[in-house]
Amino acid sequence: MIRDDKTFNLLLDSVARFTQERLIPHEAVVAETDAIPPVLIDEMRELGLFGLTIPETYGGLGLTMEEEVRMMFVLCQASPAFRSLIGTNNGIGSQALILAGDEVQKRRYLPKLAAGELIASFALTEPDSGSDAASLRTTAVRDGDCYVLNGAKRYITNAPEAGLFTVLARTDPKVKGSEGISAFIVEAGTPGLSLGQPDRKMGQRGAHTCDVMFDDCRVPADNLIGGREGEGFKTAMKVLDKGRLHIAAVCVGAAERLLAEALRYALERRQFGQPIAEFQLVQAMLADSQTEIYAARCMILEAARQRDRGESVSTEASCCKLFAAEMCGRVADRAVQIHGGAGYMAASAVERFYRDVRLFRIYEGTSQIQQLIIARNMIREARRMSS
Ligand code: COS
Repeated sequence: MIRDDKTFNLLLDSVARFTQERLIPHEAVVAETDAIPPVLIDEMRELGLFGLTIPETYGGLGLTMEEEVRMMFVLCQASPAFRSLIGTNNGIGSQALILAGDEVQKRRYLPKLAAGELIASFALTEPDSGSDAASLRTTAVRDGDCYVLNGAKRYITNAPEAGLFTVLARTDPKVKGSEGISAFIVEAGTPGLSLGQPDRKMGQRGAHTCDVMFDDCRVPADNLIGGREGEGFKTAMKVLDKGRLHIAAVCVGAAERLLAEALRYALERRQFGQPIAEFQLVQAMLADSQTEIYAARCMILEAARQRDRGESVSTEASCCKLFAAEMCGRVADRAVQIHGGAGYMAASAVERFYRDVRLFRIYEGTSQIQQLIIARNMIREARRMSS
């Protein structure tokens, strides 16, 4: 649901220009230094990129889901590291507050997230709890007007930069499953909260993750999101429904870039006396990639509109994440193949993207978890219809 076509298109055009003129030329330096230049981060703040999805009442741009995915199609033509920096404030780092926070919590934190003054992280995954998120072991025990948190979180995106963490912890240790889990806001710098060394990863240099440890970390009881215990897991799942649509759109942006690089190279590179784009076997790779990108775009836009109408998109978000992440992997593989030896060289953009996009099939729920969610929802619906 586009609210105002004209205003949105102006914003989309400026983000497209910024991506092409500022972000893409800095990709190599980001990969080399593992850092986004501060001047670019300031420009991202000025463009409003940290608050794209935060409601206007709290200082954001309040984009609809459809607007958000269209923005990602454009922005994610540049290295995934840029999107990763603004991704948590627009998604998993802020959404629990937006969906389930009380007014005081929202007013306290959302304007700073929208302005990019604070970076938010989402701390769900633990060393022994990944796909089985409901098995998490971090505890939050009530003590007077505080909760005392103990435990460890792993692979937490933007944790090294974060000023704020949404932390999922078990408030009722007697309940083993999802019901005993609650969500908290924990500010960086709270005594008892510490960070591990930044992780060394296969790709996505410039995007940072690390462990987050809680050792008798006292958090004000007012920071329990929504003020109710036991709601944290469901909130996290709703956050991930939206996050998965967002990541699916990120995959489309990256795949479009990869295909543009492959097409450009196929037109330039000559073998056997002609551009390799003239060869039908190369054309098949280009055409399959274009077709799959188009399919992913269509399904993501459709699911985004469905969410904007207020309908549940749990199944659709997983379908989109599954298809788009796998599609992006295939497109990256073909882009390297079309480049031949040049695509295997560290200096080439497709080599870097090939490693960067591998993460899409893993984070915010692996492809296998998406399959599981889709099939479970199908079976549940079939049983409901037949009973
Ligand atoms: N929206 C709202 N509620 C949801 C929901 C959703 N999308 N998905 C599940 N729930 C609710 C269920 O309805 C259930 O509540 P009731 O018991 O009241 O019915 C509760 O949450 C528990 O759900 P479920 O029984 O499905 O939980 P499981 O432990 O079986 O597993 C999966 C759920 C596997 C889907 C979940 O653990 C998951 O998504 N894992 C992947 C985690 C992930 O993506 N990690 C990435 C890192 S975080 S960026």
